[in-house]
Amino acid sequence: ARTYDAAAAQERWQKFWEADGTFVARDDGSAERRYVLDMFPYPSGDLHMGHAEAFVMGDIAGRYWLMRGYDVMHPIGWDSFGLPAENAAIARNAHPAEWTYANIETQAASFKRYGLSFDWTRRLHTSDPEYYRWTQWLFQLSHSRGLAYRKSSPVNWCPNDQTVLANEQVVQGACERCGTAVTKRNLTQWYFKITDYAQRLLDDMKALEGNWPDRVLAMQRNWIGRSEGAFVDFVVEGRDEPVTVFTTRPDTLYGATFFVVAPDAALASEIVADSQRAEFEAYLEKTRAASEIERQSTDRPKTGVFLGRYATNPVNGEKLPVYAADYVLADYGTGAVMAVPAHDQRDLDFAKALGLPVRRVIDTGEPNPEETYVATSGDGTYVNSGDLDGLTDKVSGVARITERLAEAGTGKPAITFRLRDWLLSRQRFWGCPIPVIHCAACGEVPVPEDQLPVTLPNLKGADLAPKGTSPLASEAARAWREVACPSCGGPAERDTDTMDTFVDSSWYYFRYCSPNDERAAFDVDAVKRWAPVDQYVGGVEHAILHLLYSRFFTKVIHDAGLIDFTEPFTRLMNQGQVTNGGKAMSKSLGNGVDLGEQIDLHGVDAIRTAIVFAGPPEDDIDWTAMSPSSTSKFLARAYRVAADVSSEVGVDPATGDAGVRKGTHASMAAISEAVEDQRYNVLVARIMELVNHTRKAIDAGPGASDPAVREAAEFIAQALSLVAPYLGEEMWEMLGHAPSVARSTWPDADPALLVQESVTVVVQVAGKVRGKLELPADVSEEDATAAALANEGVQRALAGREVAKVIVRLPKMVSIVPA
Ligand code: ANZ
Ligand code: ZN
Repeated sequence: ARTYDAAAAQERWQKFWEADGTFVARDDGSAERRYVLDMFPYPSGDLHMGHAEAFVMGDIAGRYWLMRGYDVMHPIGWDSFGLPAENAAIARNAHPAEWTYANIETQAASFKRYGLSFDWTRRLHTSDPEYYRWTQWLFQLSHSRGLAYRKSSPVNWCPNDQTVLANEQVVQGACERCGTAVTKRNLTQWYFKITDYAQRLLDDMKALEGNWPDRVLAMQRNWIGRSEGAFVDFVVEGRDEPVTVFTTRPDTLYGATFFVVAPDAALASEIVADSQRAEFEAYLEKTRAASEIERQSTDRPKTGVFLGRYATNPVNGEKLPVYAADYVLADYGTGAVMAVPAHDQRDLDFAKALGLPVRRVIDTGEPNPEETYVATSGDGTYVNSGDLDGLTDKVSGVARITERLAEAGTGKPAITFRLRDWLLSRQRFWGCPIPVIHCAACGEVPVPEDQLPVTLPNLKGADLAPKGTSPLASEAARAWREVACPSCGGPAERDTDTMDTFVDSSWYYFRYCSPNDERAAFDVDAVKRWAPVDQYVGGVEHAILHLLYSRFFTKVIHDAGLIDFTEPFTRLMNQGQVTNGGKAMSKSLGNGVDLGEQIDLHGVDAIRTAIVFAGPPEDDIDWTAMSPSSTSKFLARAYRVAADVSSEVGVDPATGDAGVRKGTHASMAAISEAVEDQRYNVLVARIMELVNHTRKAIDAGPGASDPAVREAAEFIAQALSLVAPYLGEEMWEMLGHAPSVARSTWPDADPALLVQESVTVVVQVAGKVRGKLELPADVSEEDATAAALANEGVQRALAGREVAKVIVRLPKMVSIVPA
């Protein structure tokens, strides 16, 4: 008997698919289009098991839709700018492109081997000038719409990588990449004004509910962090303009006993009294060393310094001492707070530490915070609160105080967001140059579109070593940097920062629609045909930034009138991680498992099937607990079914064994449903069942020559090709079909064959048979009773009498006893 040779099949079908263009999107209007997208990889070394899991999920969706008759676009590319390439280049005294493109070739070969249904004609790399020219275009578009701007501000600085980090790249006070403690620096940086879109980013999530994982939506909502409250103005000594605070509890205003500003907000340095300046400066120094996480930690002892000034409470004229304390953050709200220790635990901890007064203004019935030092935040009766006294709930309290503040012109309702503008400047080489020229006479001059791309100069090795400024600002890049101003022709300099690589990856799904377009970032009509993405697949680690930035740019491009949708990804799946003994595989732990080695050992089909079968796509799987060799045994059984059937002639399945047919069509229905619902582990389980049934049908009758058995074997080949594409192709061909199974037509289950088994239930009234019911074999007692009572013969026999009792003996009888 023939046996399955995985290695030979892999080679053969890879060549076939490539030559045949099996997975090239037709884009000819012949069928409805579907866009399946995997988050594109970063070219760090070869593929590992994490890639194996991530990419197989989208592949199943893409292959299924293709067999369902859709015109499928399933592209691949590389997110190929970034720091690791630069570090490798420094270490090898080479150009980052060498490492980058060598890794890309390695990964591309591995992707092909892994049997992914990519449309390779659409391949792109974000580090190609042909691509980043349009990243620069997108920057210009944003700039022209007032959405890219520069400002000087304290930024996160990694002393090891010598670069600025976005807030998102700081994890627990440390650099996300290297773990070094992050410090603060003042620099003039470029920002995208994503905060302009905060409310829309929130609102548009409604359309994603049910189609995106709930936790991703929750994480985005949290990150955007909308807070409703009020702005309240306080007059502060040493300053003409009043100082505004943001509070979510304006109704506690009468309980304010002091006032706090962030030490690192400009306001603090501005108002501090001379007598307190030295003490303040020392404290500011300490604040700069603390991370944002530390500053927000609730169990860290509260510290602060008196600024020698007083703020006036607008509702009662009380003088509140002003402190600088690091638990107040410079870049949230207004950087200043009215402190209400009785009802805010942070303020209460501070009051306790510095011996400041506490005044309760809401009596919640709980022990008094003035004595317990436990703040109360619930509803209760307002006390010591002017004309709020006696009110008993927050809604009324807030309404009343907001009215008073509005009358006096000292406050108004306000909404703030936690979301910050997106800091996009990086002081690194291997990224997309910012297409701006700085001219002493004209200021910031965007590089005209016909002069794009601004390509990187040819720096390598030691030129790239971190020196605290961008390599593009170094002596080696002088010739590149010094240019004539596009506006006045005078001497000018290029911007020397490059863009955060998240910019590159926040619009690539547009580029795939017309990847070779030389006239535009994307062809508007091609995007109209393909986008938005029907199914996006990627790791939950991108739940916030990448998805938020992509959603932002989609809205910017929409607002520029170029597209008619506002959300890029209609449906999102987060696949789980592959772990090594429960521990995430990672470079730093050195516990990664190489995909290529596993393929050599077990073959592609076995790896893919084992991963998919291990659990729901969202769940993590422990590779050490898996057994690809038992999966191989199952695949061999499936292969033998096809081999046995293949020697027999095929005839109309309708002439085959009825029982076998019913089983196959039940499988078809269940398998289609599992695929549509993305329960891919169930898909594999159902195929296993069908293989077992078909084996029995061959061995114990009706035998391999029965047309119904052939029908089963053919469907096994098709369904299996979603997860085990090489085996699917071999089986399909063995069964006498022209290649390829990937382009075969997925069968619909015949409804006539799906009818459930039924039973005949006799209905008696007062001991006499009055009717017969055909009911599903698994009917419930309730349903059988209802059907019996509704029966015409039964109704006639009852003749309006009440029913005293119903005795149900399924599957045979329902007996009705009239009153
Ligand atoms: C007075 C007050 C009384 C407050 C009370 C709360 C409870 P969320 O909900 O997260 O938006 N706050 C405002 N700006 C701040 C900053 N830059 N750094 C630290 N804390 C700041 O938080 C809003 C509340 O956090 C505001 O409402 C303010 O304290 C504080 F019983 O004002 B509240
Ligand atoms: Zn100029």
